[in-house]
Amino acid sequence: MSVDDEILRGLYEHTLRGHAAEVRALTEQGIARGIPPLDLLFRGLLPALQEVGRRFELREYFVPEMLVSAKALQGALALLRPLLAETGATPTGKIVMATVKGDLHDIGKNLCNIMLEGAGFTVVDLGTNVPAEAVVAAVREHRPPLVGFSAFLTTTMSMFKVNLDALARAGLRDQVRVLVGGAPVTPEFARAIGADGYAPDANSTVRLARQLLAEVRPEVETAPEGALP
Ligand code: B1M
Repeated sequence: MSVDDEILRGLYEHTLRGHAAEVRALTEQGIARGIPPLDLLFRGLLPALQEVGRRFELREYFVPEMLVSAKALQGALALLRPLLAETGATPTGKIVMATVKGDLHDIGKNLCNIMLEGAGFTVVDLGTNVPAEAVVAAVREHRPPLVGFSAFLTTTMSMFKVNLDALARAGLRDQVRVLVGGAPVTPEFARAIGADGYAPDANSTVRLARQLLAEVRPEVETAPEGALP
């Protein structure tokens, strides 16, 4: 096995076990050796989280194990963030992003944010467990053309509609394009609740955001594809 493969393997194993210090050290080593950040992410770190989810379903892992693995991955993400976002893309539009109320999952949203920033978007991240009132307040304050909602639980997906209704009641719905995503979300669900778009992963979120931005602001010249693999 090559040194690079050992680093990727180590990232997988240590993320799976929630060893934050080792994950950080291996990420630093990988960066220093010139392993592409997207390889560290997609070939080392994220497959481990996938396996964590599988073990959780099998009741081999419980919430504490999920939590330490997620924390270990987030440490690596902090190191990778500047590299992933470094594309020199020209500024485009603003997007308000939130994980919906009742939902604490944010790694997927944060990845979307990093890719969006890399493509020149200004991201206003409201965090997790965000009530509809906070979304409405942020849209009033920042006047973004785009709003993005993430949900990772089948039980919290229904919050998309709550947010859309709140935007409509505040008279803001026709001023923004709304995109949604998250592991349990489907294009059919997105359409049914009246969202303007759905994306399955971070890369397609950038494509979708550009497309929706062009609809509301055709005068904005959207940036080239940037860091997308
Ligand atoms: Co939880 N969890 N979790 N969890 N967790 C899942 C989601 C689960 C699938 C695990 C399982 O059963 N296999 C399951 C949900 C089942 C369901 O509803 N169908 C689950 C459960 C049940 C729970 C709890 C209820 C457990 C409990 O307490 N009994 C609890 C809920 C807490 C809450 O939110 N109220 C819970 C808690 C947690 C932790 C806090 C411990 C931790 C989250 C830490 C954090 O995020 N800071 C956690 C974790 C880590 C997971 C798994 C293992 C990993 C999620 C993840 O980060 N994936 C997950 C299992 C799995 O995914 N296999 C699981 C990596 C991430 C990059 O992928 O999130 O899909 P993803 O994001 C993608 C796309 O979805 C898309 O782009 C992203 C990047 O490519 N995308 C968008 C995301 N947002 C988008 C927005 C867009 C467009 C695209 O437009 C705006």
